[in-house]
Amino acid sequence: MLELDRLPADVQRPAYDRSQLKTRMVHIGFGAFHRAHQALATDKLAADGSDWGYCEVNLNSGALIQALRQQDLLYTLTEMADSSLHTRVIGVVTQALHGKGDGIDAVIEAMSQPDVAIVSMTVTEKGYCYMPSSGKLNPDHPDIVHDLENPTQPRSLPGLILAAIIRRRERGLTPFSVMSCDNMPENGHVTRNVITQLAERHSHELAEYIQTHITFPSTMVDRIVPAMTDAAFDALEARLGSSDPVAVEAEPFFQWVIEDNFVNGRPAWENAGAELVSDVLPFEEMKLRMLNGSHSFLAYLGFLAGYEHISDCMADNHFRTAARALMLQDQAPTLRTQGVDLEAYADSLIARYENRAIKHRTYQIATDGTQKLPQRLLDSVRWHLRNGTSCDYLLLGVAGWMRYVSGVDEQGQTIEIRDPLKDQLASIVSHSEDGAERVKALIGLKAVFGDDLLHQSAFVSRVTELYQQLVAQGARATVHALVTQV
Ligand code: NAI
Ligand code: CS2
Repeated sequence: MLELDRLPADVQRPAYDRSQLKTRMVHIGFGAFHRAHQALATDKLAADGSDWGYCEVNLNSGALIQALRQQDLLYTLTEMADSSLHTRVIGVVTQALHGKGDGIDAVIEAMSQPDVAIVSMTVTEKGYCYMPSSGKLNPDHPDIVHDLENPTQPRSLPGLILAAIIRRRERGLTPFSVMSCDNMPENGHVTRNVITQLAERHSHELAEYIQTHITFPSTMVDRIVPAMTDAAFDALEARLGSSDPVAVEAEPFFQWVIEDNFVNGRPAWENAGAELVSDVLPFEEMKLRMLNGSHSFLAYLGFLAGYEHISDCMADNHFRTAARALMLQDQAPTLRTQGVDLEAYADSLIARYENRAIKHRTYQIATDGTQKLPQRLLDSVRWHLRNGTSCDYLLLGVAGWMRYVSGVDEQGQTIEIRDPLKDQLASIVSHSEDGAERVKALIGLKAVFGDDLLHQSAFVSRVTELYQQLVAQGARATVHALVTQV
């Protein structure tokens, strides 16, 4: 448990009166990223007199919320560079709830307090219960089916937000803004879609109310925050002299671009390094394709090659060259970004990946591929297919995912696939012969590849070739061959 008075003197503590904070925001998804990003920005503002505080909510696991409560709602964030580290205590949490332990009604009630002006979330892409290929609500998602029958006892994020909107409206309270901080293109639009589509199933009038009264600002969020490991917790405890089960570690880099479209006020995040703009899409696309696209490429190919961390991939010249080429040759031409030096951006990403103090596992990034592939690789593939240009790095990323979800690594060991569609993936794998048949069967997964890509013969045949090369030669040789040939 974190004990403030035992911490070394160089650990920065909240330099403000925490009792002045009000619970003006409810955040769903108290994961590693939120703790190192939005909570940090809000903490910086509190030091300047802002009274915006957070009620933190986890819907699934209660352990972290329990631990946070036991240490007076405080936790540490350590920024890690190769040669320096800096720890601060974040004090901006005013309340913490767990959907299962405290009951979902307590969460809806917290969201229905008059002071609450913003509901934000980082629940991973799968938390939106949407079809990644279309951005629309998946009405067959088991949690959505449940929430339609039990609207006051929701299990899903869209169901929860809808329940709170209804309760506030019944009480005549001002509406809140709903801000997604997940890695999806137009994350505000996706959030608006899933909530209004769910509302539409209750009544058209409710959906209209949401369209008119609630805003869904989009955001581009960027900071590499790996999941903590036992070794990281041990090293931290040795340094702090006190354990902190809620601790998080992040790279020094921080970026947050926010669509300035709030219905009921917002913290002055621009004073904590955020950029408030009218259109986030060009920023989102650039980051999702260049950063996250290359991350997914490195995750699948790097994992297969036996590289545990992104920084290990960077120590292999061919992987580093391939990641940079994917960014600049295959992703950059697809972007609408204007006035950004994309070469300098690519170089800065490579430098961030080289940070060896950040132990970002390829296995972690490989999680939930079905939710990530469309926006990270496939949208750009479609751009190239339309333009008749080649994009072998993107296609190798797709083939790498297919080889990975086949479930056996290059040493013949089982890979534990983590993905909301893992049962479907396992069924495709077990019912298809390894090779062209499997590639075709995977492209038939409409939630990921849409209706179109199966009919693009150039796409199917090149992904098949690369997949077969991966099976025959392994990831290192295939990446090497591509880098030297293209
Ligand atoms: P994490 O695993 O630490 O936390 C995930 C959070 O999502 C947990 O609070 C969990 O309770 C919640 N969650 C998971 N599935 C859910 C569901 N079906 N419904 C409701 N809540 C659900 O992951 P982390 O690192 O916090 O990342 C979360 C998301 O934040 C990422 O998926 C990404 O979209 C975004 N992000 C993460 C970055 C990072 O480097 N970690 C950087 C930029 C964005
Ligand atoms: C990563 C991202 O886990 C993943 O899929 O690609 O979380 C990445 O670390 C962040 O988007 C960086 O901002």
